[in-house]
Parts: sequence; structure tokens; C-alpha cells
Amino acid sequence: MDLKFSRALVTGGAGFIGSHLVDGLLSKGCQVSVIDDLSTGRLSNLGNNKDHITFYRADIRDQHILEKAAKQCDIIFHQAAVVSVPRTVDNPVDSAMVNEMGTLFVLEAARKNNVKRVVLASSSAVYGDDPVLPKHENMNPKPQSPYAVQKLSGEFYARLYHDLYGVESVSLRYFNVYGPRQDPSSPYSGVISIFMERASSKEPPVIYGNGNQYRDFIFVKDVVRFNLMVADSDKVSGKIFNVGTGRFIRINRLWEMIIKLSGKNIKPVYEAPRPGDIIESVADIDRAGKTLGFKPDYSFEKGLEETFKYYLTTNEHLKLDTDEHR
Ligand code: UD2
Repeated sequence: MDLKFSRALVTGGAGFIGSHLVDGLLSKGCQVSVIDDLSTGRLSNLGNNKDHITFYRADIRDQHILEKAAKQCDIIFHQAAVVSVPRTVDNPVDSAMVNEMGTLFVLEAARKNNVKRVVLASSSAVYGDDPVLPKHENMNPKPQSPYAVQKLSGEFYARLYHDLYGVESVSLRYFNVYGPRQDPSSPYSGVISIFMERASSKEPPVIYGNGNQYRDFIFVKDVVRFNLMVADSDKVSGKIFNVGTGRFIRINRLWEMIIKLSGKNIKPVYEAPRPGDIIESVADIDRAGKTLGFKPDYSFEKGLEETFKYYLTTNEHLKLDTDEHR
């Protein structure tokens, strides 16, 4: 696939998803710039790519840097955000400054500098716990956290910039993205990264609730492929897409699969459900299939194995234990 756009800006490009996007864009021969304040992103996520990109260490609200970077690109992939739901619950105002105003600044920089397209990272959080399943893009959003409201407001602005100013904008509602480089260090990190970490130490994982809750887990490389397809399509401007697999995994099953990969025998500890936890989440991916021809490449087993290999190489403890086991 040769991209229509050759110069890309990735905000949050040193983060988990952003850094994979940088990999994908460079492999397509794109000229890539990154803005990241390294508040949660890491330079190490960029590896040798650091030498092949223009890197701006800056807050997404630094309009001067944003303008400068926007001038040199045709497309912006906006990944920078306060990504933790509980963090936005604790800090609704500060997080809105980043997630809402930051997104508006990005769209405005695009408008002023004739950037052709902006692809926004939105979230399945906008659906809230509407019992209707699978979640379809036409459903009425029911945001239940500051995070969800902030993402939804970004979608509305994106649509507005498309209608009012002709900025081609697309909002992608990510479901549960997992893969290498996901940081397990906070209690609010993605469950797969936490479970991988637990499998490497001798500590049992905590499963909140009875573990029957489920999620639509999508491998990060499929998310990158989705973004690249969106960048290249003539049929997406002003639209919203679910980014998921249409399949789901229960949390109990997830732990069983990780334990099998690690060769250990650790029983989980069950605790009370997390307040506000959604029980069931799975995407309807019909729109992506019909519009873009998107279908995930990675089965859950394959993605989990690749993620596990990453944790093996980055975690000596896990490596030694598994070597002993085999
Ligand atoms: C995901 C996104 C979030 C937002 C939301 C939309 C991540 C990291 N977060 O939150 O940004 O888009 O979806 O609704 O992708 N769990 C355990 N033990 C643990 C950690 C988690 O049992 O140690 C459970 C948790 O209670 C939940 C499930 O695993 O039922 C998934 O949790 P998560 O934090 O990975 O993601 P989620 O869906 O809450």
C-alpha cells in the first residue's frame, strides 16, 4: 500500500499506539514528525526511529510547536491525550485542558496550515454501558466519565472542522488495544500488560468482579493498519469508525491464556468490581469492513503470543523462569 500522504505528524508518537504508528508510517516511506511531552510516552519506544524522524518534546497545547510541525505535514494522527479514565475522573478540568483543548488546537493548526487530513484517536468509552451489543457507530453516545465526554467533544469538533472548514477529519473509536510497549506500571494500565507483568512475577493478578466481563481486544498492529487505510481512503472524511475485532474475550479466559503461555500456575485473586466498570464491550465492525475492507489480521492467540514474546525479551525475570520451566 503506497500512501497518498507522504508527510505525517503523530502527536503522542512516543506512546504505546503512537510509536507503533511511527513504525508503520516509516515503513511506508513517510516523512514523520512527532510531538510528545514524554509525560507518559517514552523515547525508548521510538528506538532507532529517533534518528529518522523530527521529534518535538512539547505539550500538545504548545501552539507554536504545533504550528511549526503542522506546516511540514499533510496528515496528523492525533494520539496525544490523558488516556486513563480514572485519571480524568480525578482531574476533570486538567484532563479536559489536554484532551479537549489539545484536540481543538490540533484541528486549528490543521486548518491554518492547510493540513489535508486529521485522524483522531477516540474511544469506545463514548458508548458508556449501553446494553445494546455489539456497539455500533450509529448508537447514541452515553459518556459516563470525563474521559468519554472529552473524546466525544473531540469527535464533534472534528466533524465541525470538516463541515465548516473542509478539514478532512476522521474519528476512530478504539476498543481495547494491546501489544508490545504497553506500559503495565499503573493500576489503570491495560489489563493485558498488567497480567503479563503478573505472570512474570510470582504475584497473582487481581480480577475485578467475577471475571466474566469481556472486552474486544485489538492488536496494536491491526490498529496501525486501520489508521493507514483511513489515511489512504477517499471515503472516510467526516466519519466515525469503530476500531475493534468484533470478537470478545472474558477476563477469566484471558488470564488462563496468559498462564498457559508462561507455563506457570498462579491462581488469580478476586476483588470487588471496579466502580463504573463496563461489563460487556464488543465492536460492530461492519462499517470499517464495508468502507475500507478492513478485517483484523491478528487472531487473539497470535497477538497475545507476540505480546508475550515482547515481555519475555524485556523482562529477564520472566525469561529465566520460563527457561527453567521448559
Ligand atoms: C478501556 C481503555 C480506556 C477506555 C475504556 C472504554 C485501556 C487501558 N483502557 O478501559 O481508555 O477507552 O476502555 O470503555 O485500554 N481488570 C482486571 N484486573 C486488572 C485490570 C483490569 O480484572 O488488573 C479488568 C477490568 O476490571 C475490566 C477489564 O479488565 O473489566 C479491562 O480493563 P482495562 O483497564 O484494561 O480497560 P477498560 O476496558 O476498563
